[in-house]
Amino acid sequence: MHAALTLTQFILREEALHPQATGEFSSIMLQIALAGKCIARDLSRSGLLDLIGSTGARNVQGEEVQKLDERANQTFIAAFDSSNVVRTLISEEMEKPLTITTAKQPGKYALFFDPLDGSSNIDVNAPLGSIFSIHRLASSGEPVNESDLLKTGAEQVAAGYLLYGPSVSLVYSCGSGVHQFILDPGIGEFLLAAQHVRVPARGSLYSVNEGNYHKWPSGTRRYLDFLKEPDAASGRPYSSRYSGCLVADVHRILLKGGIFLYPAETKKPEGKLRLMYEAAPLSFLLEQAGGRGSTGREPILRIQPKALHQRVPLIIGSREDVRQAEEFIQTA
Ligand code: P6P
Repeated sequence: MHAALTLTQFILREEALHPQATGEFSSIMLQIALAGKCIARDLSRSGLLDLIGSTGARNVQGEEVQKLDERANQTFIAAFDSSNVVRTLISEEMEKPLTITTAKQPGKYALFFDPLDGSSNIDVNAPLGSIFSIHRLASSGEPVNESDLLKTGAEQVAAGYLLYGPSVSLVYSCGSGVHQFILDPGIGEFLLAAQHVRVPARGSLYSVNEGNYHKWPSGTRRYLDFLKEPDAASGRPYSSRYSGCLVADVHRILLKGGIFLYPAETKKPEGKLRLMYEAAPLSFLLEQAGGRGSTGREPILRIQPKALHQRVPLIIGSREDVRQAEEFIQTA
């Protein structure tokens, strides 16, 4: 059992390595951790409180908003309200960015987040997550217009996720490797579990909703058929793991290797997942861990966004597995 290093101690130690650091990034990470603890508490009691089920409203994506989706969104907002480091919040649950106007001076950062990923798992006690992405704003003070927010994934200052499973994990990177923390609910602290996490160059797991097989272009179908052909020399057939929660499925791939796909469909070439607060932060993490995040045709981190809630196909995981998937997809 290694000495317990709290998230706070770890972040302050990392901050000390950067003399020019002002502590603003550290405070953002600690507020995200606070939001994660509050959401974990709500999820652990959701069946007992009137938090199960939908609000009856639909979000910007046209998806039914679960009560816990909205509560998680409000939890993130409350964690940053009157913040003088984050100026703008962009959420899957809000059509427009929310500018923090209660701070003494405007913050320098924008926080993109999916407050509760995998909502369909709420009612069946299966894993859920929160995903976040932090960008530095070009200018402070002026009202932030949308074009200031449309930055590539490569420009992220930091990214990460919270995974609400049998334990609560916080995984993040600020460009110097990927670090994992686990919440000790007895003391309410995230403790360091692993630093500089590396994803295996190739795995033996694949994660995809096979119910969509008939919707995929031929190259994607041929890739999935290839993964299922027996061939001991290449570790095939791969094993299938799919939870319906992007964070849970990508976390497994980060630790064990393999590939997650939510690919382009013939009638939906843009796929389902969102670029700014799902594909880009997760691709930032996987690339930091030696893996790769792609649409199947180009690196996620190089995409120049055109809209805040833009969707992209996502093929992410072990570098060799993603490259092989790209070869099949591009020779369709
Ligand atoms: P499907 C959850 O709604 C989500 O956004 C991701 O967490 C998950 O990977 C995906 O959608 C599941 O989508 O179409 O397989 O139910």
